[in-house]
Amino acid sequence: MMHTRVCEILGIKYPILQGGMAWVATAELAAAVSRAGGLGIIGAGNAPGEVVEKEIVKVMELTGRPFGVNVMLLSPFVDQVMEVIIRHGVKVVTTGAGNPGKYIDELKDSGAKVIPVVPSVALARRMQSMGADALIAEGTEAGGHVGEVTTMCLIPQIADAVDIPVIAAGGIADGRGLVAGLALGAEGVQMGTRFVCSKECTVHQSYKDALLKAGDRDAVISGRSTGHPVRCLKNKLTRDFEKLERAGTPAEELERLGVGKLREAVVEGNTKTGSVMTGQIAGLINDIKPVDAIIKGIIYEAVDVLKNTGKVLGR
Ligand code: TUI
Repeated sequence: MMHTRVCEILGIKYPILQGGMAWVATAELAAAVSRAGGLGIIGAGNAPGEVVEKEIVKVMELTGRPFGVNVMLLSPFVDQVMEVIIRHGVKVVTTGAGNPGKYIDELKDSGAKVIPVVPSVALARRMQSMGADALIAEGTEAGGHVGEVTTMCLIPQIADAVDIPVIAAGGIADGRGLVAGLALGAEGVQMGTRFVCSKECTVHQSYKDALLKAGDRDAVISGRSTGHPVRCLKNKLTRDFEKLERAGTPAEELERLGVGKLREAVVEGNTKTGSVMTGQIAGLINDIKPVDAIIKGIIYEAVDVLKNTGKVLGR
């Protein structure tokens, strides 16, 4: 039950990955997800190689289970982070916010499975042809830096376009979402926002509280005019950004105003003028639970949903 090619390739029990969120996806969270039978992923974000290295070492101390590192390709430290990943023999590398093509061969030679996040069919095809082992197809419902196509439309189109396994991301936080992802042709799911609202997640309590309070329309996109749209919780920061974008503020100035804002929210708990990155599914999440309970609950619910769907169909 629920055993897919994603479980095989990654050596995990359940086809559930934790998003490699910058500042949020620390060793503690990643280790908890891997211990619970999913794939925990450290988010390198904009951190230098030595900081990512410490997190890798910490996860290895906390669990012997497989884990991954997400490389954010807009980071000025990508080359350092890749070197650290290869030196430590990290087994799974996911990438975001760009095309990881030039790193794929070297990562694969080191024994890593390479799983790029893709927001389009074109990039999915390109990544398959360059040797990616699987793909994370992320819809615009996701938090942080996002593409334009919804999960509902993106997953089946990418699943039809490639032969390698597809992992659905964006808007998934429960067993229904897992079943939906599988129904659309994915062989696993990645969740970010659900794991932010976990006991083991080290973000400031105010960040978690803000997500628990969020409703269905509270996660909005800012920064479209910069070419790097980001989905965050609506607050003073997003309202100020909207005004500046409407006034035609140059992209470089907007980018400059955004620097350090995610850290302010995650570390200092500033949910008013910090960047509270979150997916649209925050509106569905009403509790903080241990990671193990989140994963087990999703699997139980998914099995139940499948049984009930069978009944509706008269089987
Ligand atoms: O990367 C993410 N989510 C992120 S990265 C991040 S840090 C950041 N902060 C401010 C501005 C920009 C980034 C916060 N959240 N998710 C994976 C993802 N990747 N979503 C979309 C993409 C993507 C977009 C374009 C992947 C590839 C791509 O390719 C363009 C190309 O070069 O072909």
